[in-house]
Amino acid sequence: MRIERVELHHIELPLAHPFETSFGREVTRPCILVAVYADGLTGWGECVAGDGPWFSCETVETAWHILGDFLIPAILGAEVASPADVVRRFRRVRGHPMARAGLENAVWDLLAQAEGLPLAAYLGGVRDRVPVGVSIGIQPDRDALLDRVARYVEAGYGRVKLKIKPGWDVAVVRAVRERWPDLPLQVDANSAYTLADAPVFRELDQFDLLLIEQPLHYEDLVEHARLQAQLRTPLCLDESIRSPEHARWALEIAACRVINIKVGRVGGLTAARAIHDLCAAHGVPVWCGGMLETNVGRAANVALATLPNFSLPGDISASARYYPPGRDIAAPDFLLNDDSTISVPTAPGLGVRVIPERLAAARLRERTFVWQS
Ligand code: OSB
Ligand code: MG
Repeated sequence: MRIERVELHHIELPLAHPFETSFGREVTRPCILVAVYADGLTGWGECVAGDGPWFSCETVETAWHILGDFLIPAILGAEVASPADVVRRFRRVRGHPMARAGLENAVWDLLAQAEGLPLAAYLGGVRDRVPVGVSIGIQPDRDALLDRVARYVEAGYGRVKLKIKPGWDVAVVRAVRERWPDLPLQVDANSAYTLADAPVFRELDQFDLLLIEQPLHYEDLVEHARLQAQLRTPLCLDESIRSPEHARWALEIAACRVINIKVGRVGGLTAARAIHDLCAAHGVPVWCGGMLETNVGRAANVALATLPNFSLPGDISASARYYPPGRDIAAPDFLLNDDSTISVPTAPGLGVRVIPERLAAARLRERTFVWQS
């Protein structure tokens, strides 16, 4: 099919609760939604770059530039029969994985719809529900954290991830572990520590954590390998894995024993699936990370997590955990099942519909690209 038209929608939504990590506190969440048109169908993708270069060096502004000036011109008017056609046309662009993922994933949705298949089936997924957990940000104090954990456990989340940073680590993990001795629990430092903090991680080693996510520098693999060698608990890399090559290098030097796959961070569903396959071949479990996506990005995450080696619960919570009722720009909402899973949509493509009025209400700017034959 020929790509006839592409739209960029820069939107911003209020978060249901502020989300605080070691790199900052977010009250609203921006993103760029990408719509791709061909043969009477529309595919949607979400670019997860944020307002500032905090989680990643990409921002909404850099992604707007790279999409509009390089990526969209590379596929506008092109014949596309498979995602590989898009990946090939993007190959000249170095870096900018979040920008690439927003557009590539929109084409995945389009092609899955053209095949009449749910995105999960088009990707090769094998599940009709995916196990999930919840990621809990840094709280004002320990009691607030315990209340928040209690609320999510009562809501049915069977796995909890706590954000940590220096001064908010061993004592808070101990407090949660004492109250919930059997709860599947993991922590995420978002690169807030150095190797000199190894004693902190040796203490965390006693709490039977599922994994410790991204403790050290966001680009480093070597020091993660040194830390992993001192610990019983698996290290899991997030920020350090920005392409299939990073995953290969990390496995080669045993920098981690688990990988968090975020489709935006690695540059799209093609790269995400390649990392999944590589990890499966090495016996390394993966799970699907989240970037506080709208239902568009969440639908892509749910589809990805149906691949067989996604053997740990994902950061794919119910829609209500992220945005106030009636605000998310796509429907239907994702709901939490009693067994701490989320059901995989069965309609063709992403299986969610963008609601034009909600999109318009959340939109800050828009740009349209039309193919002139
Ligand atoms: O490090 O996993 C992270 C959200 C924004 C930026 C980075 C991270 C996160 C999360 C939230 O942990 C996961 C979710 O979307 O539920
Ligand atoms: Mg993380």
